[in-house]
Amino acid sequence: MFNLIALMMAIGVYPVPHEVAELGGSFDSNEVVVYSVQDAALEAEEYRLTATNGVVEIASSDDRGAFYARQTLDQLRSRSTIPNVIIKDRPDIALRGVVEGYYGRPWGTEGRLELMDFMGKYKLNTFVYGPKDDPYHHVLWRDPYPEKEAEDFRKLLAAANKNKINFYWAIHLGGGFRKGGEEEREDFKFLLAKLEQMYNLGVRSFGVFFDDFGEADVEFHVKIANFMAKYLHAKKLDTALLVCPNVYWGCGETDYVKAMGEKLDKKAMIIWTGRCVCSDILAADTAKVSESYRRAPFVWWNWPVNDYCRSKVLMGRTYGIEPAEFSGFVTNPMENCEANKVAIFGVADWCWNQQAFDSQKNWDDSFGRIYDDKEVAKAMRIFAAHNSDPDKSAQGFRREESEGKWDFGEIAEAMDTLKQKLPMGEPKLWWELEGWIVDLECTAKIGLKLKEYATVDGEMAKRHIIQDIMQLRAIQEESAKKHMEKFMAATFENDAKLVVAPRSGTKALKPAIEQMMP
Ligand code: 14T
Repeated sequence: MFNLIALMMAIGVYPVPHEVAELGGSFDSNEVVVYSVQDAALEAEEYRLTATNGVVEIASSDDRGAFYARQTLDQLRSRSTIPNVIIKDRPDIALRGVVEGYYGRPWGTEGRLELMDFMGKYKLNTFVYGPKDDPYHHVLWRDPYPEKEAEDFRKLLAAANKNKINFYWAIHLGGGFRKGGEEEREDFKFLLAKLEQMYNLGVRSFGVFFDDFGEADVEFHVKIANFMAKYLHAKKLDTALLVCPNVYWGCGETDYVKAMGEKLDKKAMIIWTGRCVCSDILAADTAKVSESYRRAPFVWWNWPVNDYCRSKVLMGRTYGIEPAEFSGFVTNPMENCEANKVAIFGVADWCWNQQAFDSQKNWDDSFGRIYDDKEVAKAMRIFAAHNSDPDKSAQGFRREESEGKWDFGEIAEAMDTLKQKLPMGEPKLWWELEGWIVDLECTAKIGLKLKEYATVDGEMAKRHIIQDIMQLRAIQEESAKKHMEKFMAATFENDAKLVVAPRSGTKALKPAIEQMMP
């Protein structure tokens, strides 16, 4: 088993393929003839790629399988030679991807398009559209999308189709659907009209959410969800409905959840975030909730979302999720669209091949895959090592940060590299991260100054160092102010109030520095 996994890794493809048989020898990756064949014996999304001496055969039973074989081939081609090899590959989890379900600055159509291209590359097939701050998803759910927004959906759906992604459009009806009598009948009419608008725009997968708002009225929630399920059956849509219950965390103990499991349409999938809102996904918990749900849960993993810990940006490794049976698995990311790629890369790999998943290696390798410039990749790895813990927050969810030894000089140098290279090379990432990069740079430089302080003699010399430190703190403050102004201007009024100063290295780096303070 160990050797087999080593071979799957050695081929250098992400997500790690399931079966790799090297045949010996290799060929020039610039001279390749590719042809495709249908093989009905292969399952949905499965592919077999046979590469021998310049000829590559792609076999699949469906479009997705063929598309994924192409992604694998593109990665093989990015190196100068391709080994003679047979790769047989398929995903572990049927529905895998991203849910846009955070509170905060919306990614916008451009950001969503960017992420969908990234998802296609790494074989993710599910995008759940449920931004808390799209009024037509929640507060104004009865209103149809105006033409400008409708046009954006056409673009999103085209990108989803191109990348073989199921685009789930979700409506949030928690607290906003009137119960009883004429008002209820009216609201069902509004719901039907909205579903029709989305269907006519090309949406073929739907979600209905009841999280965070309104009462836990399970009979009513099931009534609404089953109405939608009926609508979808009538449309002969094979993609089942996605339902977010009002109680979406825990291990299935509540009456609400048990009743939903019993009464909800059997084909509908039910969302679950783990034992808490933000939590590890443990096999034992999954087994328990599956019993109450009477089906495998659809995991909405609240990582790397940072809407509850906005001073932090979360770019650590993917860990704490245990193999089990899921109907789907999606990550709920941060409002920082570009910075999400590290976590999405981890989740993509985990969903595809749980057995072979190597959390540390995935994270180490992610930087080289996401950032073309090698120096940027190396510096981003250093940055991410000190930006991964949510810190103390209401959710109580903690992650590793600043593990092992660190070197203030190396950190400062890496941040300098990012300051030089990101503005031109990765402008969107720079826009998102500048505040955290400057904060980390100053923190590291203060660390260096404090080390110097411990070794110099004389009042004057010590006083100079203290002055330098004060100056670094001033730069930090100035930069935080700039970050806050920028983030506030880029979001809407209610959200702007929640913007806070960016802080890197809160778990170990900053406490260590406090300790060193004279
Ligand atoms: F729908 C759910 F699965 C879910 O997780 N809902 C929200 C989600 O939109 C948000 O991004 C996430 C992380 O903060 O947690 C849920 O939102 C909450 C959870 C709370 F416990 C909002 C306020 C809370 F107090």
